[in-house]
Amino acid sequence: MKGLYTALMCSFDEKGNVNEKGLREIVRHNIDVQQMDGLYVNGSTGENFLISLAQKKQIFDIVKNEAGDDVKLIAQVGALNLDEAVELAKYATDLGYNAISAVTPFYYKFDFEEIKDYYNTILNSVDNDLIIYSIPALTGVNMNLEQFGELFENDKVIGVKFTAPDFFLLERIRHAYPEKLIFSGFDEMLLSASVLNVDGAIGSTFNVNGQRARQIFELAQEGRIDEARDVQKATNDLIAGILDNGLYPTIKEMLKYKGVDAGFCRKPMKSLSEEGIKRAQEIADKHL
Ligand code: NAY
Repeated sequence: MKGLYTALMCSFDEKGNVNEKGLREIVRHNIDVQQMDGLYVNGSTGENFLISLAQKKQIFDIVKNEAGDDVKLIAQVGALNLDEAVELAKYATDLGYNAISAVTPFYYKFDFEEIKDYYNTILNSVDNDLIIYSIPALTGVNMNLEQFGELFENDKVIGVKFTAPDFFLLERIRHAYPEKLIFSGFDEMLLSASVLNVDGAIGSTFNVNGQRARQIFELAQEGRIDEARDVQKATNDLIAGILDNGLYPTIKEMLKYKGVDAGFCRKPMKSLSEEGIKRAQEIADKHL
């Protein structure tokens, strides 16, 4: 399961329905052009927390049908409604997803026992491996080394998608759990994470910048840090522009600019103005 995974975007039409043709094009683009090792489906980048249960299943279906066995597939199934998370975990496992992942439960301030119970409930329902999705900036859930360790005691918990700028904690996890998989989640910090020997990365910007991400990751593994730093610099010029213009709508406009029918974002996320679209194209021209 090691390697580079796109946090897959989903194409929606203006009414918020899944645009199947567009989603298939995004999948193909990530496999054939960005040359990803795998796809992380229905994560934050997939606007997962804005869509219905039926749409989540529809997206799992379409992606598996389009990707087949070409790349590894991870299904993000985490949800505040635990019954829904279990249903999705079973659904994706039956479809043949290689692993599931679940965001830490958020909004209510769950204590660690509750978080542990959430993961065990999902895991007890399926015969599949799980990757913890930790993203404290969006969930407000900060777990420490000991808590990660407790979750890792279950052999079916094979790793963590670590989307945080805490390199002290990242190094401690790496050192304490060499057998678990760590995926870096912040693309602008990929080099720093790669130097700490993460096993891979999962990123939204890989939808358009996957090839540079691979260069950073592989150069770091080879110890060619000066070269990796140059590629991270070019990457961060791109990412700074994307973040400034609106993360997901800008990546979608860049995909459209490259001929991929990436569609619109789901409300309440807004789509770009004419000026924003022009800006997205300028950033693509300059930095891709
Ligand atoms: C997800 O589930 O889609 C991810 O968390 C992928 C990781 C991304 N995080 C978010 C919140 O989008 O790729 C990152 C991020 O977009 C990028 O580093 C820019 O900050």
